[in-house]
Amino acid sequence: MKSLNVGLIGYQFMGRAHSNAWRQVDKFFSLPVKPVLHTICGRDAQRVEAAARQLGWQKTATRWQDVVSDPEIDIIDISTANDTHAEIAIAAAKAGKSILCEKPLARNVREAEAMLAAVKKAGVVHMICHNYRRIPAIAQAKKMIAAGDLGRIFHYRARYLQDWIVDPDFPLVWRLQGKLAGSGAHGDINAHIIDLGRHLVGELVEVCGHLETFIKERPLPGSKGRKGRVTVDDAAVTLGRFKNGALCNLEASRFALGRKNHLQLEINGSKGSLVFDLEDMNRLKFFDNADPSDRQGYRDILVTEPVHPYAGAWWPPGHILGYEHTFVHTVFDFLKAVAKGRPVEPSFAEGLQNQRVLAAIEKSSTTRRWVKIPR
Ligand code: SOE
Repeated sequence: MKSLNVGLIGYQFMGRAHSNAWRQVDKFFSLPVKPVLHTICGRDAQRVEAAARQLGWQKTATRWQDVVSDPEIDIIDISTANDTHAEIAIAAAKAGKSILCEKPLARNVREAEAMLAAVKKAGVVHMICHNYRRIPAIAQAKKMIAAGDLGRIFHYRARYLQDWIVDPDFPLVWRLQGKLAGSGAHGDINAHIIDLGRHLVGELVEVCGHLETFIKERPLPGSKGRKGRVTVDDAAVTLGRFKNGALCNLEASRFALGRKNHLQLEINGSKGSLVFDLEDMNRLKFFDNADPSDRQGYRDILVTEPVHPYAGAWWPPGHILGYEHTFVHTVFDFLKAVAKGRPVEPSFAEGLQNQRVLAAIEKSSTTRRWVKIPR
């Protein structure tokens, strides 16, 4: 069986989640190729060596350029801070590598456009890691909507709430620096619920939004009391309209005290509704208006049956899955595409459109008016 050598750039949160996915995928899914955890890359030699040993990588590097130019490497997995996504992806495309890139694709539309142009010119397989699309319950929701179970969609309302930076003494890490992250909660977690809206309901055509920074300056990491200005949003609220006429209502915040990783969405249609909650990610609530009126109510579907997307590869019904499985499902579909040289969704084109929605919301927030989204 052909092996595909993976070069992972980044070894912290996403690097660990992706390492687990590369290691597990062919243990649970049947693949025409075998992924090899070839090289993991990080700037700190000692820490990346420790990560390689812990996460199961054969080699280490401290310069991403050395991994991208390594002829032994077939796939580049970009799991770094947002400011390096574009340069790494463009170089990897030129080197003929297939690319998996964490979300958001870039810091802005200009970078995202350059990334898409590079992968198209190189003819390589490219995918943005919007892993929540491959939660079995979300994939099941997609099937049900496509089958017409909800009928005409009227509403998509979603919120993604965390609370890890409510403490004003939380330091000014890279996610809070505009130069490194591009934006704050907006590009980090609003990007997820925007992608799910586009995936489940359709294209967004117009938005009106507001971005807010509650705490304007924070202690600089490692400094004795020196502070730096926060140059990203802490929260984003958005109204929008889909091409098919459905209405969109989004809220993304890192200041929702008590909410740790709380993504909840509800879709209302003419025939039914769906509700999903990431903190209860194996369940999908479905209201079917066709049910007899004396027994109507939200059904609570446990999405762990072999008939459900991805679920059958793991355990018997009722043995639930977690956050990490969504990355395994993502690299499974990515590897199948790479093996066949075929496109896979969400591609960088999807990532660019997500970036356009993010930019339109930012523009609306500064201009205080509705903004149309370019296609
Ligand atoms: C933010 O804290 C974050 O790590 C996001 O960046 C991830 O995409 C999300 O899956 C979990 O929360």
